[in-house]
Amino acid sequence: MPFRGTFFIMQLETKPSHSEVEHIKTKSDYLRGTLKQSFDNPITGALFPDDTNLIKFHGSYQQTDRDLDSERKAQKLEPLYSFMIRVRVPGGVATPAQWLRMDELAARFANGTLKLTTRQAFQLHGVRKRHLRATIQGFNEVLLDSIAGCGDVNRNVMCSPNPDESRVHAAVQKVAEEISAAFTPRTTAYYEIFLEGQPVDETQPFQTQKRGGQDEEPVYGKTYLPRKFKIALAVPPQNDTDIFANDIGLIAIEKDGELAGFNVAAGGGLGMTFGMPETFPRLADMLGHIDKQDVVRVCEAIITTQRDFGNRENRKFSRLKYTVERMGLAKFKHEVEQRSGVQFAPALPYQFAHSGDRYGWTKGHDGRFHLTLFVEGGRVADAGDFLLKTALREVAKIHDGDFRLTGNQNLIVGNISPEKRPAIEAILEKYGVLEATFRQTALRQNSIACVALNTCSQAFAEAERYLPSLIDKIDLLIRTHSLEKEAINIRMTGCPNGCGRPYLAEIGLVGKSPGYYNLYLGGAHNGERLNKLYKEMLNEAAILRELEPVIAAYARERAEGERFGDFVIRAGFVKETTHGTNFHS
Ligand code: SRM
Ligand code: SF4
Repeated sequence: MPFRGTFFIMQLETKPSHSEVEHIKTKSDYLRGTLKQSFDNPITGALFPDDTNLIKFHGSYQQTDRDLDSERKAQKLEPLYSFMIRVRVPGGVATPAQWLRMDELAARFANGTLKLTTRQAFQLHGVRKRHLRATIQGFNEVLLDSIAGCGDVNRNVMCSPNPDESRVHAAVQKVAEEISAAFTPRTTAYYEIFLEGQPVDETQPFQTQKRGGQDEEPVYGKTYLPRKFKIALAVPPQNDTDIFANDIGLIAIEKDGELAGFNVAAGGGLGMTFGMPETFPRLADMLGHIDKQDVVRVCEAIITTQRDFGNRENRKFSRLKYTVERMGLAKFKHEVEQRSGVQFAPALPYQFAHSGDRYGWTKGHDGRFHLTLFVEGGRVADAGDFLLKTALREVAKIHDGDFRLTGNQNLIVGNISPEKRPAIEAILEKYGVLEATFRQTALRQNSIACVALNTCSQAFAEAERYLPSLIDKIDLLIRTHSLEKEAINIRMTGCPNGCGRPYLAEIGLVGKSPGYYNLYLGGAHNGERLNKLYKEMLNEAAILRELEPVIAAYARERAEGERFGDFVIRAGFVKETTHGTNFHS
């Protein structure tokens, strides 16, 4: 029986020194707060202040349209409040019916678009308070939910999104689903607040739990975790889930074509704050190898260690990465072994080749096909004469396989039967979707942009709305130097929180103020090394001016097969970052 740590939960009453969010969680009655009253209040489009924290645990953020904030202020109107909702999809696998429902809800209640996130989830933006319940009820009818999309709990579990390419992939996807179910909050609050009488799906693996009329959270306790928590699984040689950026990264190890176990890494996370060098991105440390049957137990031990030792006073230092730094790796590992009853064996050999997606067609071991499509910035929309959303809707209507969201904001039309392949190909050709994937430079195909403006409250600068046009210009440099086929990964975010994993990019751009970015170089192509600050506060002209000589040198001087991220270190443009603690040095 895994260690639940009841003793520690009892110790975890909030203290006066705890952060405001801890107090809100404690008095929330398992994430209820006054959310019902907030929704029933017609006077404002916003929630009561404490509820803006609690709604995150149910997968939603209250936002404003930042493009309109100052205009509305001048008109003495309240900001245009709306909600982002994040729908959990473990391993990114959705059915055609689920895709069609997301498509419909985006049009009916949101801004008409779908965002495929860097953690293989769906996001809707622009949902008004009065439509939030109907939207969530719409998910529920197709067995989707937004529970634990955000908040201080385990988030959407990521998994290399080609499960049917080999038996190992399929087995690893199953483990991802088990982990997701094991660490989904058990409170019935979500059902009470949003589903109001809609039937709870009894087949869900994560039954909510009430004993004697009382909610119970056997793993989390009533104050949940000190901060967000993330788990990702990868199947080498693909590191397409960027496992080292996660609180727990699990590397599948196979033996004779079957899944044997996992190398477990812990303590990854990318967020930092400008001007606070004591905050830093950090890659997960390797703890060792475990058998596959021990994986949930070990994850639980890591989660409860973070629950009991994580910093609840200052949220800037609450992530597991700082807990590991504070405890020291040896003590942390010992604690996890004690709690789980599992001893780590030395990590087994593995090799990651890259962290990107493999575009185009692949054929699975069972004869079905998978098609990976490029979705710029993860935004599924009908924009101008490029009708991506319509095309995918038409595919979903005839598709008998599934849709797989990738951790690079792209999409795999998965498990296409040989009979359906011609019709699906014809639709995608008709709408120019195949061409849009294949005509791009490999640089653009390996780009990620976080949401940033106009919805993200944290954004200092544009990302998703701007990166495509910046790449148009960088592409000119790329073409001049005949590097069109070089898969250099480039990632942009509107602030240093790291949602597009920019510190793992070969070229990372992080927004500092409107129109200005810090430029980072030297991340590893396979996600195993952080990059380093190269130049600060660059506008577009300066970004292009700084990149030109680096790109030219790479074209001229690179060794056979040498990756851009490795080259910039060898050529002396930046120093190698060997650990999060020397990221800033
Ligand atoms: Fe993120 C906060 C969007 C992946 C690190 N993230 C936010 C918020 C909710 C802004 C906020 O706090 O008000 C953003 C909502 C914007 C919007 O309008 O939609 C936001 N994060 C995203 C997404 C949608 C980016 C995207 O364009 O795909 C990704 C959703 C993932 C999902 O489906 O769950 C997203 N965020 C990430 C990642 C990448 C990853 O997990 O692989 C990271 C870096 C890894 C990590 O967690 O360290 C990340 N997001 C953050 C942080 C910094 C956390 C930290 O430890 O400092 C914040 C701010 C915070 O938590 O205080 C944040
Ligand atoms: Fe918002 Fe910053 Fe995350 Fe981009 S990186 S979505 S700007 S929090």
